Amino acid sequence: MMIILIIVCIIYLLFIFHMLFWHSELKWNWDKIDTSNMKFSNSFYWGTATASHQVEGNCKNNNWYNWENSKDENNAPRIKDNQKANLACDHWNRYKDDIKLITNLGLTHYRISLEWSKIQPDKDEYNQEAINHYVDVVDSLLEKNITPVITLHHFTNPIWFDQLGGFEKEDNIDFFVSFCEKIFPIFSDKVKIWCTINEPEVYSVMGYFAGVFPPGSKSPQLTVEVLKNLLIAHTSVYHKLKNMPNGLNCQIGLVKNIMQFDPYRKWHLLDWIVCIVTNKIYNGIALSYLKTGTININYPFLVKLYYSSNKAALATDFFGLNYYSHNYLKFKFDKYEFFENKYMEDDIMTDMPYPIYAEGFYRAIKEAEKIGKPIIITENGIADYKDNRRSLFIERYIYAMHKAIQEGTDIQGYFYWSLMDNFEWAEGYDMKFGLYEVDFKTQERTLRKGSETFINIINGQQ
Ligand code: GCO
Repeated sequence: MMIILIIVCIIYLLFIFHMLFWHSELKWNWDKIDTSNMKFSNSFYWGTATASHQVEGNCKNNNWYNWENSKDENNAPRIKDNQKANLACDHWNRYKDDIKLITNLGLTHYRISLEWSKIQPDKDEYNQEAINHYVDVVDSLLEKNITPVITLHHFTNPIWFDQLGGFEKEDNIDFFVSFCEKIFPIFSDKVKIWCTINEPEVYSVMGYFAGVFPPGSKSPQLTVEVLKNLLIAHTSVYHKLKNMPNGLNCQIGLVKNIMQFDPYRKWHLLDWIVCIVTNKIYNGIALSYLKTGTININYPFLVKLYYSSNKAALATDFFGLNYYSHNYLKFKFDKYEFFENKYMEDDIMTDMPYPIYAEGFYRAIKEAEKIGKPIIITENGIADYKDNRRSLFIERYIYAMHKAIQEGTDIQGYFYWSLMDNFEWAEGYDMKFGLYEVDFKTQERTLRKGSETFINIINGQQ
């Protein structure tokens, strides 16, 4: 008996040592780090990003509009304090002034998303006015020497598409592909960087596992099915657009959010297990799909899915990396929520439920690098209402990116999320990610003090 106990203890210790080594949670001593004098090549580009539903206003024909105007099973609002996107930043009407704000910062690129529901309000109808609007946005950017970057899908679906089952059904992917085929030729002589789908893992995990994005499901199996369908959609769009005129001159890529899940108690087997499972679903599925074209996941009683395609491996011109932070997970005995998010005492928190963790940005870049494609940082930023951590965040995260570049990682550009405060999905307007603060009563935009660090770094003046 004693022998068995000793063997079990040894195996346990070996496992923990192995995990600590294999899955090291990086921490740097910032007191000893000099973040001044970071130099970037002249071809490196600096931009900022927004997404249609979050800034444009009057998106009344998509799944998020329905979601914001519905209640959950307890008759509680879906969005914090029953907020709704409504007019948002009125970017639809104010884009010319907003472009001036981008110019004032000295940025060279702007990433926008097209609101599918405005362009294709019905299955058989395209709205020319909406198309003209985006043509004008693109032309206005080019006039100011700002390179436009288009995202084709950033979380929102037209209501008609949702009613057909959205991305829950593999058959529906074709609707999205047709939309992309219609749009691409209109812009492809002017727009050279295209993001197919923004954060398929966030869309599926938040909408089908956590239930806080539409449609509010809580099904692990459906989560991975939807994720698979979004990845297939990316591959189909990628190949279709590459084969169209201008396709080969454009960079077309998937945007993936990487968030690490680290064990709250390093000695606790169950904390490790929930981290391994969560990492695999949130990060591993998309990474393995991009690298090998295969998804193979089987966690009994939770999820099971096998998919493989010989067209999917490396079918992306760049890896669009969105990075914010990591989470500590603590195992919990609960069938539906088998872990809780925790924070460490010395963590500097952002206003979102995660800390400032620049080392994680470096880890994510190294992970993304394994795909073997150039990386574009398509999003990185902080929600900081008091604006007393933004400068530190920018300095540390850009340092982490700079370090990776120095070590040889091919990173082409960086987009700060976001140009201005906007509708932060389930969190409503409380999360202040903007370089510019927005007064939502007057629509006045004011540059935040903390944003100056970004501008100084870009101008090599830090
Ligand atoms: C996402 C999106 C953005 C968010 C941003 C801040 O990651 O959810 O791409 O729409 O607003 O990431 O959370």
